[in-house]
Amino acid sequence: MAKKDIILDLKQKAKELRKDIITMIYNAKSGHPGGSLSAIDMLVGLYYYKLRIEPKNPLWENRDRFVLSKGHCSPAVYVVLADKGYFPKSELDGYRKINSMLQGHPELSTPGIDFAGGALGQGICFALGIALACRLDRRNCNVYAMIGDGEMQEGAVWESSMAAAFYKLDNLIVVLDKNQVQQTGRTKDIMDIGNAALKWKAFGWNVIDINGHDMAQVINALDKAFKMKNKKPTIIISNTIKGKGVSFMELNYKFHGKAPNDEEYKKAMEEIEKIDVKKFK
Ligand SMILES: Cc1ncc(C[n+]2csc(CCOP(=O)(O)OP(=O)(O)O)c2C)c(N)n1
Repeated sequence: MAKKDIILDLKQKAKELRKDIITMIYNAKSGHPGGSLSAIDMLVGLYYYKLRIEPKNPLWENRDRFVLSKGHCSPAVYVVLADKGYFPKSELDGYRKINSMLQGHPELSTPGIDFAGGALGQGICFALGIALACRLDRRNCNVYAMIGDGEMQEGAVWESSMAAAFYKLDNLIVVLDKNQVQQTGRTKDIMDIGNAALKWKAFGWNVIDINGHDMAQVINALDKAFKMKNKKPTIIISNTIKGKGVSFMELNYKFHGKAPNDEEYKKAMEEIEKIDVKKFK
């Protein structure tokens, strides 16, 4: 398949999954649409293009690992896992319901989930641990973790960043979903993270800076990160827009953790339906 066709398919997939994200949050009447919509293009790049996984054998020892450090954005991972066949799509209807498989924050009992995220700053530490363990066990697998820009304010992120560089973990690839908005407003107003690229570079990481909604850039970055075995961990700074694809959610902190009401749901679905994937970025 030509690369441009692969990219078009991935864009189409991300469009479909945006609808699933909105629908499951609407049905649950709670959840985090903003950071799920900003992350979905990268997750599609990861799960449909890059990760070495076997959905029928979720605990395959040599699988690549994915850690969602910003665990509140679980809808974006759940829609992908359901579509990949880790569990039936009907499970999405149970999202955030008591005793259902899909809780608000990921649980290890869910097939395909490698980290029970929720407390920000912890996932990247866990990913660092798996990357070290994989190396000790001589496993040829990569560990990917996604963190948020608000999450980057957590001290533990910097401890693990320093440790990953010190231990020369070139099997660790972190994606920073830099969607510009955290829980209660713009990240730059709450506690500016400054020049993220320079900071990670100064901590000894390879840095790849991209538009995280441009699927061509997403898969090129994943290829580049995969090949960059230079005894340094790699971070992909994925510049995104919180709520991307739904105009009234874009960069709107009010949709950090709020479900759409009936009218908003209808409008959101119409807007996503109208996305022209060829132009989307
Ligand atoms: C340690 C910790 N403190 C606070 C929270 C509550 N919380 C959940 S999401 C969030 C904002 C995260 O912002 P960001 O990392 O930018 O995520 P995104 O914009 O992608 O949703 C906060 C403060 C938490 N989950 N963990």
